[in-house]
Amino acid sequence: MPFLPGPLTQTMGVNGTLLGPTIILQQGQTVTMNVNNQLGEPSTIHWHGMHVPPEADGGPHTPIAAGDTWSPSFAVLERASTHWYHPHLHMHTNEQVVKGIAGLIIVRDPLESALALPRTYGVDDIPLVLQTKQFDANNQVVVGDALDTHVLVNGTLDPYVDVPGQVVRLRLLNGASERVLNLGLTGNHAFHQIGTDGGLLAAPVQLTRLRLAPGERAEVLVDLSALQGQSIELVSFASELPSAIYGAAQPGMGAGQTIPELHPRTRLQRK
Ligand SMILES: [Cu+2]
Repeated sequence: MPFLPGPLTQTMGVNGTLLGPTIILQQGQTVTMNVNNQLGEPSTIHWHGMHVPPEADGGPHTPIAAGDTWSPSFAVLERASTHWYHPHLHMHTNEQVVKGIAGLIIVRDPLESALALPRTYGVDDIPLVLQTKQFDANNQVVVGDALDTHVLVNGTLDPYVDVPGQVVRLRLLNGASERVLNLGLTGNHAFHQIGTDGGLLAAPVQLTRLRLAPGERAEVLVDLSALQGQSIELVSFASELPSAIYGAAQPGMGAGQTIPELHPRTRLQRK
């Protein structure tokens, strides 16, 4: 992948070179996933957040050998919600995720479908996979070093999305290995959280900040109807995080325990 000027970056992906397709499931259906491992090394795929039998969970105990296909079947038990999938191989989870293997899972159900919510995927229902990486001098992904230096949203370094002038729904995933994000909109524009890891909340909650830990998902609504021809940015206000949270400028005790401050920004620009 051409992330930075100079050498291409070696990546991993699902059905492509980076990340993977969003899987959209219906509550109550039985699904069979066919995971064909073409990485040339063992891997697994874990359905993070979903209630599935242990043998279908894709944890470290069910490695898929290079070249093999793993075909778990399971019933979709979740309410409408947002989950994700990623490798979970013993000692290699971070490596394979940070090199690019991850994707979203959206579960739909009749209750959610009956609500007046934006749900046109990619138009007013926008997936945002927030991740961080570090690149070495040869533009290759550094594995296992917490000093990440770049933020990628949906695998891009300068992310923006053209959105309609209405209420839009963002499905947020913190897919970073270690950083906690403290998300908000520029100008402290308020937004409403409607969903968490467990699905829809009983009622929307108005916020100006949303703290999202690694692996965590959230669904939010942003009203862009007043932003004719303008843009607004989704930013992580990391400097507001208290010390000792990884993602704050000072995540640990002592002067040596600092990490570079990163500000994931996604520009939402009105069409
Ligand atoms: Cu996970």
